[in-house]
Amino acid sequence: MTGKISPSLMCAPLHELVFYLQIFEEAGIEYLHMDVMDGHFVSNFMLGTDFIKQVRKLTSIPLDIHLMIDKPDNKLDWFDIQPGEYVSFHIEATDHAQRLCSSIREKGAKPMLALNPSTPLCVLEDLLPDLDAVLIMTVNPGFAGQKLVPQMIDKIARLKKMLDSSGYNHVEIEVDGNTSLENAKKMRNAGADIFVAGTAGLFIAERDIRQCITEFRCCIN
Ligand code: S6P
Ligand code: MG
Repeated sequence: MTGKISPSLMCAPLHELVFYLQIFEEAGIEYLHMDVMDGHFVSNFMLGTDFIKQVRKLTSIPLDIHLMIDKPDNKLDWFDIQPGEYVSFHIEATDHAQRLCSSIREKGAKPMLALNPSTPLCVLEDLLPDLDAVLIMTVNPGFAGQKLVPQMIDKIARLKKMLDSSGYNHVEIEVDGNTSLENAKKMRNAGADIFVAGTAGLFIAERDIRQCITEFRCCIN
């Protein structure tokens, strides 16, 4: 299986969004990463429900919605989740992770559990049948432009091993944070499948976005 790219739209220049979406379609970009932040679960505010609905009207690329919000259970319906989309949430934000996964699947979408750098892999054990992917946060959530937490490379490798040895190798591994070309290559070698691409690897000032996509793909395949 080849690596997939999920550009983080909070890092895209707003005035070029429509143009970028066209390029993403032409380049076969697999997902669009939408960071939702509520100022509680993380201290920042980011992309809201209306923005997400507008993006859906502009592209047929499936969304990869990353909920960094408290009590996502109560707010899932606000997002008009569509079949085929990924929806990730943080284990610390809900008391009922299994039920939330079921609600996401009832919408035809794919549940993904997000793990902060300090959240251990063992929280996954009893949730694996309910998940389509695991999101390894390779920085602490909340902001773009941070540095990789270095021990996350080993965490990806340990997760890959855990999935392979427990019969869940169909569960994908997504990585989010500081996916520079150099880091993305290490993450790929450790077992990552989907790469959230932000300021470190894709949205680089003065660089042509098409060229950045080509170089990023090269690193993860
Ligand atoms: C961070 C958020 C991410 C960022 C992405 C930015 O809380 O979940 O999706 O948008 O990590 O990428 P970079 O390359 O600036 O770290
Ligand atoms: Mg994210």
